[in-house]
Amino acid sequence: MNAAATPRSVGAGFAAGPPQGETAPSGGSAAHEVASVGAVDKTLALGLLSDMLRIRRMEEKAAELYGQQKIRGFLHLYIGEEAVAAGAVRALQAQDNVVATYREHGHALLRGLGMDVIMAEMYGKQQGCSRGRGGSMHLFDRQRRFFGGQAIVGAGLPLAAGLALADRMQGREALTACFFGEGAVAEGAFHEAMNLAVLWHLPVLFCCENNLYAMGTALARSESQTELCVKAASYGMATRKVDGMDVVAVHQAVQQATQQVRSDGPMFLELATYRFRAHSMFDPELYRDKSEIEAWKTRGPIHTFSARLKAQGTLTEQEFLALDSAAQAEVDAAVAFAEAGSWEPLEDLLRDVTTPTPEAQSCATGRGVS
Ligand SMILES: Cc1ncc(C[n+]2csc(CCOP(=O)(O)OP(=O)(O)O)c2C)c(N)n1
Ligand SMILES: [Mg+2]
Repeated sequence: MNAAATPRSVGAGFAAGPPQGETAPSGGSAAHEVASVGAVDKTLALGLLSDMLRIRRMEEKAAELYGQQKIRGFLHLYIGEEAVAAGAVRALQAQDNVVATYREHGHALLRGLGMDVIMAEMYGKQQGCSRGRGGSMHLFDRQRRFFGGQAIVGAGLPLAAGLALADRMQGREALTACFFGEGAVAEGAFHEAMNLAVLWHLPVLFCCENNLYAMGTALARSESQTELCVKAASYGMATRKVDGMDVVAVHQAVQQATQQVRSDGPMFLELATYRFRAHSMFDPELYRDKSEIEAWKTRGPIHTFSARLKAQGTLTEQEFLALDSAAQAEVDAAVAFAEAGSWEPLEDLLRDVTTPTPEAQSCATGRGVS
């Protein structure tokens, strides 16, 4: 039987049960969710749902492949946080820049990098978007203005300020959306970027994905001020806190924020979210209770949104299954692409390690240096 055409029973549809890793809400919370949602048309709703499903299915597969040692090195999953990338990236324009962290598979995918080149990159194959040299943490695509994939906490913020400054100097009409975890607010780079962005009126949308933990450190154990908007506001920046588990809330907030950034300068959004999986594949998760994770799973972004759309009459079970099947088929094709890919040849090992000097180039070509 074709797995791509037949949704798996786990996570197949909200009628059969929530997607893997999510728990159906109980009691009155579902009704509350329905009441709190903003109105979206059907095309947008299905697009947002599809975006989240594509990320979820890709990452579930990546976790499985990691267990098989097909993917090695570091792997940080975004499972549980999909509403942030889905809601936000769809609100951006093609000319905008995107900067993200090592938890960036979803942002890259929705920015338009093919799932096949992402998967090949995770495998370390030379058909990957970074020619297999970056791996999971260093997805990159200049054409789509996706500037990483940053492994260093906080490193994306000054880069975002620099991209926005470059756009200004080159007369490009674009903004830079910078995604980072709440752990970055402890870094000097965060404060320097906040300060310069406001001082120079740079078009940067700072999107802080507050999932409450930086590896095993809870925010309240490392920060005296846990209201992150207060920190950004101290630099004179406009701020807003958003429910990052609600894809519509994120989408509408980012849409409004992009208008503000394009006309009035930088803005800081705190997106309250939660990762359902460990920090990375090496994390025994001793710092949080299982009951906390289960409680957050009742707010899982895919099943709550699906339930809400169904209650509104915007989504049928068949439509959900079709979106899920399409996502699964895309994953299957991406894995086949990565499997068929090739390793970089040994003679390329030193390529890009150092910039060739004119002398070295002349030796290689046999021509003298003028
Ligand atoms: C400058 C720096 N310090 C430490 C690390 C090790 N490290 C990797 S991820 C991480 C936690 C970051 O947490 P957060 O910014 O909240 O992002 P999340 O992983 O929760 O998405 C740390 C400390 C690093 N990569 N860079
Ligand atoms: Mg965090």
